[in-house]
Amino acid sequence: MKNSQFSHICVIGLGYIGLPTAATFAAHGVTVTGVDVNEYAVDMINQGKVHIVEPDLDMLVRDVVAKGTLSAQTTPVAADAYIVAVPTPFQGNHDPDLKYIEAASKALAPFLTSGNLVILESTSPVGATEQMAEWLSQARPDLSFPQQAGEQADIRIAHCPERVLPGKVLQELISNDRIVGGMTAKCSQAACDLYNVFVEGSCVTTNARTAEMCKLTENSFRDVNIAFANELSMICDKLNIDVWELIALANRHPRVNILQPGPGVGGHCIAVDPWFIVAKTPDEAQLIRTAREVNESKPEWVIAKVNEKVIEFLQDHPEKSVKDVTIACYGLAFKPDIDDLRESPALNITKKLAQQGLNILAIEPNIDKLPEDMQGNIKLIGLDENIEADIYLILVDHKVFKKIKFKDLSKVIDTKGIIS
Ligand code: SAJ
Repeated sequence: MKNSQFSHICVIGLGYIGLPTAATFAAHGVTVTGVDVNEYAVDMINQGKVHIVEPDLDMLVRDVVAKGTLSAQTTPVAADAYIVAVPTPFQGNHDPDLKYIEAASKALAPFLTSGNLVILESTSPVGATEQMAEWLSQARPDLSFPQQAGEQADIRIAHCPERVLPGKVLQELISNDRIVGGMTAKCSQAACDLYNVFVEGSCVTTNARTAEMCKLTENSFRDVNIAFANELSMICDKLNIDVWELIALANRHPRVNILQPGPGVGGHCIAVDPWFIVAKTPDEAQLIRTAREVNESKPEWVIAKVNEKVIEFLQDHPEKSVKDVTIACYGLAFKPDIDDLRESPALNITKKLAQQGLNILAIEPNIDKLPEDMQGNIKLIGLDENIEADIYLILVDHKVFKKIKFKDLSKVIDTKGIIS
């Protein structure tokens, strides 16, 4: 361990970010108490197992639990530092919902002692770190916080957003630069000292509000750029131009780098975070909102394309009805070569087609059973099986799909450009 200032930390929220973070600290010699309200997750972790899928995380958790540096429980404990990594969903109107940060603040506040550091890692709207400091201060009037006492405060508070890519979390946790937004300079320094236990990238300091906005900006940048690609794909379809060829050609310009269109934007970050900016500054965030709307509309556009082909098929086969039409859907995950089905446009498109009464063959080599709510007219089949369908719909560009040779391209709808 590089630093001895933090011998025991408490990580609140053991999800896709909290658990890898907790395990990585534990692997670097820090004693870590992981906290989650989900008892199943806590039990699994204490058995050295994981409740989420991320490459190599299972081995890491098994090792650190066996070594005794990571343990999990449902309530916080006294520690040198606290990392809050809980979800920040949005409400029906796209306003951010900070209830999990509030609950975590109230749960950890009783254990705080002078000298402690509290870090908010959850992706948050601008102002959330100050709000967390306020909740902590209300719960502990006997301690001073940066909003009242500045550098003299008993408790240090910082926002250090996670920026790791699902599928590469354990590498990126260590190699990525960290944006460290302390409520004061001392808060930033304390947070850098903590992350320097394992971070090999730079810890770059700023204030909490800029750090919050930085994270939202990164994901909005990507969302806007994917929206550009998705809009191009719809324009090109109308103009009978191959969008994949077009993008490859345009990207030969030294200052053009267009991203790839797809069936929509999935995952729980890029499709959510831009709304946090829109919610705070609705009049100014025009482009960011429009990009979100373009990306949100893409799955419906794909479904409409499938339905056009279904109608054509039924016109050619008047003896058949909708339930006789078989669609082979290639990919359910939210992006290539992972098994993560959360907020997946591919999954949602497949479910909606099934709800229309179509017969679905789902091909997703990264899972071995369908989620509970996907039974009925959806059958999970292997790539090695004889796949006979009336329409072939490519939804994810998994590596293994790129080798498939489709016999009749007029039956294929390729949302990821793998056959062109
Ligand atoms: N996508 C496209 N076209 C592209 C690139 C992506 O349609 O050219 C789609 C993907 O298929 C997927 C979605 O966008 O459905 C998001 O995938 P992603 O790989 O762009 O990003 P995430 O959601 O896995 O992770 C992002 C990352 N942010 C950025 O790259 C700016 C990651 O670094 C963040 O830590 C993560 O969000 C997060 O937790 O916020």
